[in-house]
Amino acid sequence: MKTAIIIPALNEAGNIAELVRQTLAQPVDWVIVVDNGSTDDTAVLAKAAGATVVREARRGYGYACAAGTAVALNLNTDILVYMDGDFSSLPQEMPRLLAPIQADEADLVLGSRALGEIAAGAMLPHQKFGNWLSSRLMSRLYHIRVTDLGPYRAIRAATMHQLDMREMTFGWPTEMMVKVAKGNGRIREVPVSWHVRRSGESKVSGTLRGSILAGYYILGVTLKYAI
Ligand SMILES: Nc1nc2c(ncn2[C@@H]2O[C@H](COP(=O)(O)OP(=O)(O)OP(=O)(O)O)[C@@H](O)[C@H]2O)c(=O)[nH]1
Ligand SMILES: [Mg+2]
Repeated sequence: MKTAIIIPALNEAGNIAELVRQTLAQPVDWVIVVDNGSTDDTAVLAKAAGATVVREARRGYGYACAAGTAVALNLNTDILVYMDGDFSSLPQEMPRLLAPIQADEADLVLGSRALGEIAAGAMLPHQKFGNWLSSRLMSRLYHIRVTDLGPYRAIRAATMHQLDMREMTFGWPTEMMVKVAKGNGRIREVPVSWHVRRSGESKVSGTLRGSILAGYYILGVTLKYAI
């Protein structure tokens, strides 16, 4: 099955080249880096490392993922994998995400950090609690069993085609999960590890504004589609 990796990246110049190289060493067909208006050399370094670079000027994690998704679907990929651009997830763990889709056992495979290993300092207490709480809520409301809302995940292209994604900022990952659940898609979790970003600055969980907004959107989107 053809596989495209989508890496949303905002000022990840210190991480992106090595991340792209390690990703290209995996069984993948395309590595798409979405440069979300970086003011550093993220785009140049990603391209030099072998990635297809897409530019999305509108700021927002969802906008970046949506832009990469459109390109990947156009390429007629069978599987889309999302991975952050800061090395918090490891490219070599990608086969774990791909296997259930390749075996036709799942439509959406979520990398769970709660089932895997979280490196010291890689997740702040409020983030662990927030993930636990929202996973419980989502499991209850959508009759699924999830333990985390992590960004490292794989989805079947045919499933992605049906989702009509609307959340273009912090709500994107949650929207994907609840819409697949509502469409009776098969959701599987696999353990993944989680690491401290290698270099550069946090835009979400390490900042007060990012944490509040992320929490607000995760809960808001979880409730919105439950009705
Ligand atoms: N927040 C945010 N992230 C973006 C955007 N566009 C791309 N990204 C990327 O989305 C990923 C997640 O953002 P991070 O800043 O790592 O957020 P985080 O993982 O909560 O924070 P750290 O734990 O410090 O890494 C990174 O690869 C960013 O470069 C954007 O508009 N906003
Ligand atoms: Mg990060």
